[in-house]
Amino acid sequence: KGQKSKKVATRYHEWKEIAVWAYSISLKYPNLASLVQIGETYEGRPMLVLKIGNQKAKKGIFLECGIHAREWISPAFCQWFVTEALRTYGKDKVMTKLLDSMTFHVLPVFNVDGYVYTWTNDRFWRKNRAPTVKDECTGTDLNRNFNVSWNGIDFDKTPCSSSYAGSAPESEPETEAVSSYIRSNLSSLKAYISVHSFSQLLLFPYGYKEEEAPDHKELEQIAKSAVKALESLYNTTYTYGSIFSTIYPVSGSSIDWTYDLGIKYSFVFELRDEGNYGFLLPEHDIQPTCKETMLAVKEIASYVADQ
Ligand code: ING
Ligand code: ZN
Repeated sequence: KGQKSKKVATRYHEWKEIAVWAYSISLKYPNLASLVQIGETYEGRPMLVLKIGNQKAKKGIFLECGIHAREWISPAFCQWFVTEALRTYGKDKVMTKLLDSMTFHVLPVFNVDGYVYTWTNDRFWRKNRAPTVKDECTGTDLNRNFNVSWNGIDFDKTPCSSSYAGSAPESEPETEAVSSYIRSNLSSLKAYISVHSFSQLLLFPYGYKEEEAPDHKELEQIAKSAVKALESLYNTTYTYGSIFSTIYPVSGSSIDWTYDLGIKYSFVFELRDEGNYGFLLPEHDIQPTCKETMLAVKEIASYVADQ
């Protein structure tokens, strides 16, 4: 007991292991979990979503991990979330209520091709692996490729940039797959949580304009209590606020797109650390990072469940 969850969170897992793990979860928990293929990456790998909890619930939360290949703690958190949620169902009161009343749609690895590439070729790769108009430069930043103020913000727009927005909104198969899945589940989706690293931040829209979102005050309150819950475990310090005012202007990001589509509770986490190890967060930190983040996600989900 507890061995499995401990194992998931003690090291990083390559894509094949994550795919096998996702399939095994759906077999082990036939009533509380199911596996859906929402699309295919440029290189033909399946994009997998695990639906966790009440499979017929009217409310849903989408949890997005691994949009950026090198941020390995992000897929690790999605794996932890699934394992821990299922392990504590029926034991932990809050988690039991959450899984009874909602469906969590968990995408453990959004950018599968990029993730594989960070294991085989370049540990610091960020984008997907599709060709661009420029022969010598591969990849689009999937978190700039959504159909919201696409390419609206002026910085490095060349295909060689690590945040290249692509040739058009949803030009990339991975972005298109996620966008389509969101559109077809829109009536039930109440929250969208995107997980990145690093910097220890909890952010919300907008990223593409300075103007405060219509729900700014409410999102700020939720972020405040989520951060408080997170910090309560190990005193890890987090900053919260809008993307634009807290980090930098960003256009075409997933959470701005979901927010403008009507998914009010759209958040993004930047997990540990503050830059000491950065993307190379040691495996020793996986479990504490996941544990504290879980508290914040539960806080957000509980708020959404009560709406
Ligand atoms: N940071 C994010 C990036 O895409 C972000 C920040 C996330 C902006 C979500 C907007 C929306 O630049 C990292 N580290 O990737
Ligand atoms: Zn990122």
